[in-house]
Amino acid sequence: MTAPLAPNRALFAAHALLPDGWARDVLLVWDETGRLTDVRSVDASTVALIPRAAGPLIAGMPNLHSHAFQRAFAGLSEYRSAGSGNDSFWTWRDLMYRFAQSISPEQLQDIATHLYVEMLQAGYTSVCEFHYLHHDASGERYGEPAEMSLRLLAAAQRAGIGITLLPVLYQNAGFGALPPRADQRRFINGVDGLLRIVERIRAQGARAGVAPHSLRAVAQEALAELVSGLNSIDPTAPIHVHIAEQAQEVQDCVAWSGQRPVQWLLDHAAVDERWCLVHATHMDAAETRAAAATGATIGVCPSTEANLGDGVFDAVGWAAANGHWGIGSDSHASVDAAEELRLLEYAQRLTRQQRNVLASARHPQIADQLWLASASGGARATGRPVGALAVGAQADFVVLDVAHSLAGLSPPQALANHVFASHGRNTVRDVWVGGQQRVNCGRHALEGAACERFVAARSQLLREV
Ligand code: NGQ
Ligand code: ZN
Repeated sequence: MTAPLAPNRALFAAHALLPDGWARDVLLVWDETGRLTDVRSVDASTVALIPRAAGPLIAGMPNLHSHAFQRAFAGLSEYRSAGSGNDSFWTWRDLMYRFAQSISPEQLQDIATHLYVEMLQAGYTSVCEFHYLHHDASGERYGEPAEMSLRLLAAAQRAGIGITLLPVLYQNAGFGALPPRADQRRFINGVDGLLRIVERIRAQGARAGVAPHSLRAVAQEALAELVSGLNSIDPTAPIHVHIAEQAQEVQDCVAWSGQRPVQWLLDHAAVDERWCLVHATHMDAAETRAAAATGATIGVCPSTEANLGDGVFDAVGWAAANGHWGIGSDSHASVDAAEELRLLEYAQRLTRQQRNVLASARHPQIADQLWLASASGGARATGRPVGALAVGAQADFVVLDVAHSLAGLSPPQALANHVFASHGRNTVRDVWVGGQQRVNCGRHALEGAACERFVAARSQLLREV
């Protein structure tokens, strides 16, 4: 005899995308902590009192790479620099740093709260914050050294999105331990200082990991010290690093060490399934094979990589090596899980002059394949039990809106339309995180107020730069 179902901890879906594919008449049940305890097919007539999903149900998407503050700078560097014509990732970074200089803790919280509301409305239910804006504008520690981290946690909690906070270790301006630039002083910490921030985040009950920023910014000894310090706090905590994003970075790494960045990292750190290699745009075939064999996840950020002119990640080669991957919205030029997946596939189509490139024999419907793969890879990067409609995972769901433009379509057609033929957000109806509904008919309770505060914070910042 099973216990009676609590209607506020169960949902019935006529169609649900389980890890093996679409299933009919699925009952999902979760416990008081928001974890799924049962996912099974039922006779629909036996669950008449259970709330019903209003459309096809899919797992909420983890967003594995975010610099929240950059949302307020998105779209503000889309012009040719005077007299140059040579705009690049590096000139963008100078402008972005200028914008980052004066962001206050309150402004960060307001920007992040709005961003996380936008993420939820776009189908993201978790976020990994790769957070490096630690200190005040002059580089002084705040009275509370984790001040800025705590603001991000408060924003995530207010919006209702799951978060993994990855305080960033940043020490150098370039390979060979070049001293940091003046406009990087807000980022700088010793390993001990950074691990204290990790402890403060954990004391709030939040999931924490670390992010050595890049091989440019963290030297070999500091990287080793950071990983061993983290292991003594939590040997399961995720470790994220930016790597091989720009061709220039690869050349500089080779000039410095004789090795390409991914090759260097695999030779000098015990990379395993806890690691998320963000971008990894420029890998050769040997690096691809070796990186996939470690179990690490690649964090692909297609809209940002396009915006910054990084290059095209070889997703086909990575999939052939059985590599795990997920998506991140990074600089937030776009905040839309469906658009990231579309751009990822389109870049492969454009370079290969083929169609349906990332579909698999198991999931010939390309949107099914993309959604399932990036939800499970993204989940690995979060270090949290999310990313699947499966027992043990958090009850994080997205319901597609089949009442409007998706009407009349089968569930796989609806998901394909969502990813390839819609404006993303228009086709997300309801969103749950940990069994709590955060978006209802496309609306989030906080959307108006959060947007106002975001706009005010951005206006203030624009007056200062
Ligand atoms: C960041 N963003 O840390 O925000 C970086 C730029 C850098 C991306 N790489 C700075 N997309 O890599 O040095
Ligand atoms: Zn980044």
